[in-house]
Amino acid sequence: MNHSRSTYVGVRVEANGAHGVHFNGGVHSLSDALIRDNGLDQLRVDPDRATHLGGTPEHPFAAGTTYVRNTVILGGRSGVTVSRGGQLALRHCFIGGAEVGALAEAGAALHLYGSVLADCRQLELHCESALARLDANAYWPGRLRWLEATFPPDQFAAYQEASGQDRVSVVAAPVSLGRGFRLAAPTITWQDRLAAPGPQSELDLPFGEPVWRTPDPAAPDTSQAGTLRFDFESVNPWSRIYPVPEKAPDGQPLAATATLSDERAVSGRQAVKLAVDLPAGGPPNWLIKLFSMHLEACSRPVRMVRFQLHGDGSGTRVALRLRDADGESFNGPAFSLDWQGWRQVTWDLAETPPRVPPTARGNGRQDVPPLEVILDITPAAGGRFVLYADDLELLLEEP
Ligand SMILES: [Ca+2]
Ligand SMILES: [Ca+2]
Repeated sequence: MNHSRSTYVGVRVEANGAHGVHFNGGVHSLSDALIRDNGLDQLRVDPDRATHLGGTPEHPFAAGTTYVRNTVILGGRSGVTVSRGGQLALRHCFIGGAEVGALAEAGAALHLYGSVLADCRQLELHCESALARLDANAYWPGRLRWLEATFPPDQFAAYQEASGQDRVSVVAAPVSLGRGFRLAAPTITWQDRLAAPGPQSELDLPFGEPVWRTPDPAAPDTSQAGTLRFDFESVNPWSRIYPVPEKAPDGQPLAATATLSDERAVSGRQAVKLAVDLPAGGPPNWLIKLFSMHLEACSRPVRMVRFQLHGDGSGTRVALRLRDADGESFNGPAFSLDWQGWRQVTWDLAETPPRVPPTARGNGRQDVPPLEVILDITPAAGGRFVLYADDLELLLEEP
């Protein structure tokens, strides 16, 4: 289609003998779509100056500017291809099972963010264009070609350095959160957000089984789809500290950190270590609010929270709380750190319904994503308080 403008929402494009979706010039938007098992490229963008319509190379429509969002693309020769002079932006897509996941020819503009490129047959990314911009993606197993160089999965850091792209992206296997190619893992972090790349809303389309994927005995267990797990090995979801009062009696900020530590762990080698120096001279007890990141992957309300907590036997009071996208609090059980060593803390919201203090914007429902998980801790002043936590799990309600 030359110089056309088009918008597609919720379409399914499959089993064509040639390309699946092919744009020549124009301006196009495609979202919440499924494109799979077409013979050649699943999505292809070529520039076209439409000379027969009087078009010029400078015309804004010549580049075939295409925006693709929340779309699943499976199989074929390439997942997406953009040729010289073309412009393609993808966000929150899942591309898998093609020969090459994403192909940008020299002089093409490919913008790829928050997406997953997985289980392709040759390369997840083949980028011949220095104009490409990529970040917040997940690759698996992560065979990437940038300009003249090919990087196997164990050279991802070298790829990042050579390309200057994908600074917060990761090489990790996708773990399904259930339907619609929404993922529970891997997660990437930026600002205060912890998010899983890939589609951000479940597609209401008849997918059938993902036929392109061969079983991998080393693949992560997805039998508990609907669970978000954080093992505190590579990312720290529990990292934000808000003390009350905000400052020590001398007017200085409180010395407080919540960082990954290898001093103790339940799983793997690391756990989060909260360490706070609590000067005397203020209140007898401080309130230390330990907030998780904004958990974007928490796409449905939480029905159970579990984590491992290392008690110090101090009797310090700890209360568990969730906070939804509206800023509404869901108060859970409170307990005292009257034990020493690791212990699992479990909050089943069906057994122990949250107490929900009324707020101006609150509606009594968990509006997600994102969700925050909070520990409200009240240690005594005049010393150093240290706490470890590991293996945070959030079980989500059924779709
Ligand atoms: Ca751990
Ligand atoms: Ca709410």
